[in-house]
Amino acid sequence: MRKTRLAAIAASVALVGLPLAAGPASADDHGGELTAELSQLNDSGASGTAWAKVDGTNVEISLETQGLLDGAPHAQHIHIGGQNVCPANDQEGNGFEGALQVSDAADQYGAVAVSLTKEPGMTGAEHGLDVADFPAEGSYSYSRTIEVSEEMAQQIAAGDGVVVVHGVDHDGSGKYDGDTKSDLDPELPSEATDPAACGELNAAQMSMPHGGVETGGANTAGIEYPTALAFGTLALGLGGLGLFAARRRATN
Ligand SMILES: [Cu+2]
Repeated sequence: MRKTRLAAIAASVALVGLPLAAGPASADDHGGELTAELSQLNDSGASGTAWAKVDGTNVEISLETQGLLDGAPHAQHIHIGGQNVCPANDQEGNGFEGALQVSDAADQYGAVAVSLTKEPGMTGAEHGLDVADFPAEGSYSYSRTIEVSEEMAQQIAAGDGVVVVHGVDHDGSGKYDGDTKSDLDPELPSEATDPAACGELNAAQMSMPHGGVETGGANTAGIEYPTALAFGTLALGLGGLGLFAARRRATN
């Protein structure tokens, strides 16, 4: 008798739990909020988290970073284009001893769309290397609301934005130096512009990724979703059993 009721409850939880845990499945339902987990490129040891909220043509973006070279400017941008993904963490390129330079992964994260400078720095793509306007600490918190074009706002809201933080001390000298020149600006050492960390801005809620899970690169969006789903189902399952136990106590 007891077994049968438990089985019935388990079945109903499975039926009810799945759609509930999946939540709002529409990509339009995330309220324009996105997050990105930044992981290292070029063995930089850097990591970070970004949050963005798209409201009309305003993009409010916050960024927290760790593990970057301290005392050196870190150009940081929202890139759009290519496959809208980050390169794999161990991807190599044409730089110093196989270091990945910015252009080596352009077909993955696209071009600079928004320059995440500090106030009152300019935020257009053409200001992507205004080095004096970027944070210059090893770990920092950054926050700014930036007006972008309507097209860019839509692309970012749709999950096409990739946050890239630049500046890697390959040789451990404590500053940007070395003979390899930047692929973006020959006046700069490549260390000043090589990508240090990258993260894909994806819808913050548990909505299904637009057009399915992206492939290629180090995308983790497809991994978080089933985990959250499993936890949601588990929580509902436990809740259902708790309710069952309470009912039993009440009737006994
Ligand atoms: Cu960039």
